[in-house]
Amino acid sequence: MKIIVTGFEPFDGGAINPSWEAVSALNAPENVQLVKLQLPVVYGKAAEILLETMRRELPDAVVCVGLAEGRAEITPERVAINCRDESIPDNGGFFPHDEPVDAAGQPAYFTRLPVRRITEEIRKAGLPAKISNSAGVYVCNDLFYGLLRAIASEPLFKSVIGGFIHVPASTGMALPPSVPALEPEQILKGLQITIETVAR
Ligand code: PCA
Repeated sequence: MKIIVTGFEPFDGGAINPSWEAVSALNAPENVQLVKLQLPVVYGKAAEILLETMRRELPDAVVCVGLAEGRAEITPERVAINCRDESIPDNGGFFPHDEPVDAAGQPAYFTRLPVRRITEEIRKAGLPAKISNSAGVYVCNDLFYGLLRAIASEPLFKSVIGGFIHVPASTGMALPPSVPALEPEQILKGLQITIETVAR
């Protein structure tokens, strides 16, 4: 089985992005080939690069990962919405408000990633996890929407399972103590469990 796993480059002045730090350190479970990809924090572009890679690699599953600073849990996302409206610009300087990801697209897509099972497995390992019902309105949701739209519309991807996981800030980011953070090893472990659950 082949799984594409993506993380993001830093954004909003951050020196690192814990999503990529963890994704780049993941180990492939037995009989699983991992294809790792770092994506830019740029509307449209992130999904474009992912879809090019999917057409080339023809994966069985795609797990995208991003940072949700302020969250205290690892949060598998249930739904991607057709909206761009964050309070900061993307890394290319694009700053949309109340815009759709796709003017002709449907309002939302639900993931087929087993978010309940993933959340339970992560919690069993003693790490904080919770299903999230909003991936936000920034580049993470944009990528998630682009992924699920492609799975729903491109025959080539019909059987692909795709999803998105937000991770909290990491202690490696040197943020004020009021911002919840996990150790980088905890984020890695949560994602390792995610990949193993998807592979099973
Ligand atoms: N988090 C942002 C974009 C990149 C990332 O890691 C988000 O939640 O949209």
